Amino acid sequence: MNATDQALVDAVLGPPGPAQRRAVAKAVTLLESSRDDHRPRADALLNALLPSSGKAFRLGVSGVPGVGKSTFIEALGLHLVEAGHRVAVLAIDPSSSLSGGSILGDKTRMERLSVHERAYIRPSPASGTLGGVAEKTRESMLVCEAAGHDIVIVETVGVGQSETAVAGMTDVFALLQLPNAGDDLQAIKRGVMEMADVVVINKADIDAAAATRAEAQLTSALRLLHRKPPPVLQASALNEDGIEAFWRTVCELREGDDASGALQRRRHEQDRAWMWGLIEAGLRTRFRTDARVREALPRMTADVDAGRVAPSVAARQLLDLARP
Ligand SMILES: Nc1nc2c(ncn2[C@@H]2O[C@H](COP(=O)(O)OP(=O)(O)OP(=O)(O)O)[C@@H](O)[C@H]2O)c(=O)[nH]1
Ligand SMILES: [Mg+2]
Repeated sequence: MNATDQALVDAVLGPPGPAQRRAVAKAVTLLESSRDDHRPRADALLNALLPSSGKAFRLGVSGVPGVGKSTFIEALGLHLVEAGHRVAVLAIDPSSSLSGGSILGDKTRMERLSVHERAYIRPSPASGTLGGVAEKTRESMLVCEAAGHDIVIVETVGVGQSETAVAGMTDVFALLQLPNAGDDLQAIKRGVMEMADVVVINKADIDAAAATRAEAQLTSALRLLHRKPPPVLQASALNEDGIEAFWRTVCELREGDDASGALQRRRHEQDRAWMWGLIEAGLRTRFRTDARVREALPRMTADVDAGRVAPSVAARQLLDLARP
């Protein structure tokens, strides 16, 4: 590792303060870089920070646009920093890969939390990465942990694959719902409900009766999907109601998982899935960019189209071509 990068590692691992904050931002920028010459440096950086990572509580927060995720995270984050914790918030915006830029920049301002010295907030780009929407977020999380943030919260909007990705990198995955959620259970994506470790009915202040109805309906719906149904809570992120109860609940969940070994198993599975996801994505890229494959592909495709070659035969022949 060169001296500049070593200094960067030292600053990330160093005492909290403006210098560390700058170093974290710089490290994350290096990890997010798509320049080929940056990758080996980023890899060395990541490995140097790895032994100091992994100690944080990793919390995922998802839910439909506008359900109040950012408001909720800000209220929770303020509660936690006031209790002495250091909180990092990483936000994934799957739409940034479509719009080409992060529109989240505006939305995740979290004005009160972002100015707190024990908080660090960063939107993650979701664009064009090998391993799916959240590849960079995983790496950024490790940097934040190495810098001593003991709580990392990942926000993602309930769109596309980002929920699966976030559930796959956190210890506890919280799903936010609106008070009318129970009226239209069909609309709630089953897969997401299956991933939830805790469900929060936010904006309970708007209609208390509806929130209580939703709580009952969601509780019975979850019983059908889960062997151990996740707790369902009510909150008002706006009024900062239900935030402490939420935190107590998720801490109990995580402590239980830690004691039973489930937390370690979950993290091992997540690490392996992360590794295999990147291997598969890397192999696909390598295959598609292989000169021999590119040369043969149009002819092979035409043969398959014309029914001259079976798709399975074409696949085998192309794979043979790409053999190193
Ligand atoms: N009444 C009420 N309004 C809330 C509550 N929580 C959030 N809001 C409002 O709902 C709107 C959306 O809140 P956000 O926190 O930006 O929602 P989000 O889920 O992060 O939205 P995206 O990032 O766009 O997906 C804002 O106007 C908030 O003030 C709540 O508990 N009660
Ligand atoms: Mg938001």
